[in-house]
Amino acid sequence: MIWNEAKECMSRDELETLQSARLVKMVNRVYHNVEPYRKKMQALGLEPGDIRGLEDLYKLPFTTYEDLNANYPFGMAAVPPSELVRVHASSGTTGKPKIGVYTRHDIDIWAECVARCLSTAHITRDDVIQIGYGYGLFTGGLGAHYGAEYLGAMVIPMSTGNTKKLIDMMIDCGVTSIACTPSYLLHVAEDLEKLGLVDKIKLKSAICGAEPWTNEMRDQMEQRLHIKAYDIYGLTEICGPGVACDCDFHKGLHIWEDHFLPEVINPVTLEHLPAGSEGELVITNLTKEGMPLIRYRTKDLTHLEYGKCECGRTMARIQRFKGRSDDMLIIRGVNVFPSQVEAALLTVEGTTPHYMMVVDRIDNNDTLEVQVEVAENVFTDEIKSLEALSKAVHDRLKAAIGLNAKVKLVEPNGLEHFDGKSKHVIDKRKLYE
Ligand code: DLL
Repeated sequence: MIWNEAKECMSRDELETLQSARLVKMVNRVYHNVEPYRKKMQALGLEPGDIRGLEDLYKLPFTTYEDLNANYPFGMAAVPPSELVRVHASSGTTGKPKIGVYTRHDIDIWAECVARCLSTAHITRDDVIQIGYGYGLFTGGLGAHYGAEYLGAMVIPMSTGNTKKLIDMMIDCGVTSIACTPSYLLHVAEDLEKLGLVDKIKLKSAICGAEPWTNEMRDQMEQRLHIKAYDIYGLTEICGPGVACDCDFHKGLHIWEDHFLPEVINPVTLEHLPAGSEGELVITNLTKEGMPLIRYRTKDLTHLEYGKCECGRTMARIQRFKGRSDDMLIIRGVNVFPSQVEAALLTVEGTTPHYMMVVDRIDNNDTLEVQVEVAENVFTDEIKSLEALSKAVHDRLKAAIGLNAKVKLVEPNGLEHFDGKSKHVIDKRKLYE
């Protein structure tokens, strides 16, 4: 089903004309309202008049997390605070969180983009949808919620953390669709099977995202739950979920190009790459008012395919992600940087900077073990004091990254020490195909 045919199926000529006009307007707006952009453009000798359309996009400077961090929280907002109605956030490296801010109009556009995604998954006002993404600072819960309500579906705002209740309500309320992370859906499938309740559910579709997943995971959920599963992509800084999603033909995720202008660059040389080349996805907000980003480096590695899809949509398709150009991990849907773990460990007396994060997926649940060497003077056979240290590390990690990690204290020199670039992550999951 196509939510907004006039936009989603525009001819490329028509779309590029719209993108050009929006880009010119956007560059003007940020130049005059956002000091960091003005300074960056001035440093390159650029004035708004130099950007006359899409063909001039590549003259513009990139925006990175470091820019957001340096101007945290609202230094890159393009409107006065009184016009902002919402803030969302997700983890940055050791710096400040990555935030997204929204005007009322931004919230409406976001709902429209999510509604397009849900429609692509054939969700209508007759559906009952459970939102199993976290509500709060994370964009998943409220983003999916507003989109589903806008579309007219009946929304059950489950959030995360209570699978039993989710299953009870799924059956009691005749839930027909669910939006949650793919690993969580597989976990729900397992519980449903254990309880012998798969036949009792009315689920038809799932809209999964916020973390990478594979075709094999899709096959599993489709077969075990007798549903159709769709992929949804987005990031806090650009708007949240709803930047792109895949359709029945699963030939990539349609990115709503009338709002988000995509390109792919070489993450090392930063040169713009021709369509179809593998590299880092860069997105320019074309309509965001609150904190529009110009040429934002997502760090997600992929390639784009253009050309009309069999579903009728003309918008470019983001192909399966190949990884990230930075070291961000997504564990149970939570973005985690090793540098955050390192910074947390440094604050616990008795530990050393030698640590290893071991990430795995057991029964469709991500697990994180943090192995850390304890200092020579602390290493003791006294179980009580080691237990206390282990708890201190656990609690500090929980506060820093929001996850319960299994902590393994290791004797001095028990972990490998590196001469060159040290390695701090062993990821045993097979996330990218
Ligand atoms: O994960 C927004 C979202 C919520 C998307 C719910 C989809 C569903 P952040 O927490 O800022 O935002 O994390 C953004 O997550 O740069 C990707 O690396 C990764 N990611 C998001 N969706 C997908 C996906 C939300 N479908 C970061 N496939 C992004 C692969 C994804 N990776």
